[in-house]
Amino acid sequence: MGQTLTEKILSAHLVEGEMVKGSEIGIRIDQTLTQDATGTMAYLEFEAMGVPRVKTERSVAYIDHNTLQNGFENADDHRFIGSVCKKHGIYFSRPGNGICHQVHLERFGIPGKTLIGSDSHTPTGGGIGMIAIGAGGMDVAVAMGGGTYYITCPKVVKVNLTGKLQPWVAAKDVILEVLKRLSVKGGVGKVIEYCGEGVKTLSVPERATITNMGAELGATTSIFPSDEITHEFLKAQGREDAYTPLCADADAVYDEEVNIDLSKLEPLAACPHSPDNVKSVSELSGMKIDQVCIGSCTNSSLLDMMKVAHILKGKTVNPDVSLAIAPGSKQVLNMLANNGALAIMIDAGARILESACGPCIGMGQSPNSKGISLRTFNRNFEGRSGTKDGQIYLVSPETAAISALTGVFTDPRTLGDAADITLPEKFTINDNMIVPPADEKDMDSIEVLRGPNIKPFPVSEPLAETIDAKCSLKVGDNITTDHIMPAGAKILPLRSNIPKISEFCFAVCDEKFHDRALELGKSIIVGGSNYGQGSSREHAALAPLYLGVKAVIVKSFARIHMANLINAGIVPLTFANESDYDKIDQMDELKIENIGKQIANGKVIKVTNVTKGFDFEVNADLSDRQKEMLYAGGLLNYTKQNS
Ligand code: MIC
Ligand code: SF4
Repeated sequence: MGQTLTEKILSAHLVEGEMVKGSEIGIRIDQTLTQDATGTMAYLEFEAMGVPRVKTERSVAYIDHNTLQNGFENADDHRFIGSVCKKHGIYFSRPGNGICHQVHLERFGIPGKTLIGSDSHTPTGGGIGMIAIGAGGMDVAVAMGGGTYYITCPKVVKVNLTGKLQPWVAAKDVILEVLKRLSVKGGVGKVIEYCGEGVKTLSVPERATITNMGAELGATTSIFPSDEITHEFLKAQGREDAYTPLCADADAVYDEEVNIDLSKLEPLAACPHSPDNVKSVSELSGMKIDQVCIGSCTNSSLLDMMKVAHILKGKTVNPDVSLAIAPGSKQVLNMLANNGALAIMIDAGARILESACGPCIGMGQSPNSKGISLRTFNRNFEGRSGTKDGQIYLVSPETAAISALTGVFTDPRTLGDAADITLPEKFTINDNMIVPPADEKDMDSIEVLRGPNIKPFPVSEPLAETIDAKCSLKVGDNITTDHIMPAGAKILPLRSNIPKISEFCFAVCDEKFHDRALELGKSIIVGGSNYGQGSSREHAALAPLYLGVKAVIVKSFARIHMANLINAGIVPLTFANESDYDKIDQMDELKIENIGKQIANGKVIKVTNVTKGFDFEVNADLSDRQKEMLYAGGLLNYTKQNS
């Protein structure tokens, strides 16, 4: 029987388990990436493991999230990461060099390799045929130390692309169509593999837009084949040697199949406040808008920017609209400066931002209150923009640019004929913002520079015999990591200071949560389905750990967050009967006796609601390794015990 591309790459990297769908497998990791907001923790964890040099083929640290330097905190974090990199064998991409996923695709990604990154949009690398997966910082630290990375052996969904996109319909519209059909939960436990004749009509940056936003499906990752188009892209990046052709076997068997005729797609928009709340732009057209932001790891490639410049050429941004543009990397910005496209944008009245995440993570450019903002980004969760009642619509760069000119939601197809934009045969290559590590022989002389913002991470204790604790918080469905541990310019600088950042934990849901949890000392959180969707930030587990959360009982979990809870030593449990969710109130006392034994004995665990006097069942869907981690009190304790 033939193999899917996913199966080929995973089985070539398999070090533990068997390729049985739904079971846990361990894979070897070739490359890692971190960004600064999750990186400080990841490197503290790496240091705690005591491994002198990274053991991966390539590890890169990017500074792209917290690039504002309003106080000493971010600058100290950057300096800390830079010095760790130099010492331990990691490449360091300086602030200003660009967004991790964009730069990694340009300069480091290699078809057929495995990559894990402490950022949920790491699947961008699937655009050049990598198995690229978002993970928690601790998992990345372990992989840097040469350790195995564990995932549930995924189902593989075939997305069969036929036809060709019509003029002004974009790759963004393809992934929005997939989100509309599959929803933000539709990809859980699955890899989305793109196949079919339509694949060859899409350039690498377009493919990367699609795999990037596959994160919003909750998918393990997404992947495209590596073909002649990949070859051309790598050649243009001066990295022809990295090319290998890769595709699924013709008789590969898939678990599900989705068919998309590219020629039938139209411009789409994800409406507030979820990436799967998709409508057609034509339905929304005419709605007045306040702001347009173009950029982010989803849509900031040279191709995207050239399309935007084409639309803006000789025009002026509507006086009621603020247009901000952040090219994704130094390479993109440099090329736009050299080919005149940057001048076109400036001339039209765009505000040019640094090549970084910026507004995507609430670092500036928050819209006005109730403001309608069209963004080419991948997430529009409530409050993420920094404006609680901001109304964020996720669109293609084409829709964004034309709407910035008209001041209303506008279908880009009104532009008429297609623009003739082709990628250059050679990109401008200058890696002088990527600092290579010091030679191994010199590493001892390098001092790791720690500022006062870097606090040690909370220590988790081995699993107690009985968890008897109150429910400190009850939340509903689709709670995102932006609810659990918000980002934004005020909070992001605290990413290396867990005691301080935990003051904001769940503050958007319930301002009193922090104080209540601390007062209770230990507690349990109860939630609905798809709990923890979104970011890979392990702060969404470390802050609850610091606040004494011992277990989280929900209807279902998002993959990375569940792994982060286990890594932190917090027990993730799911309701056996979802109706029991309704019978629990905040502040009920919940008791789980002999929890370790119950977990060891099987999946079903008995919980007593002491306050209301009834028992209910929950599932602990855990591999043996995950059980061991929980007994030890998290991944760090477990790794120390086993080394
Ligand atoms: C995001 O898009 O939410 C982030 C910020 O990039 C996160 C990582 C983080 O919280 O630091 C992610 O996607 O993993
Ligand atoms: Fe940065 Fe936004 Fe991409 Fe996250 S989604 S990596 S914040 S650009």
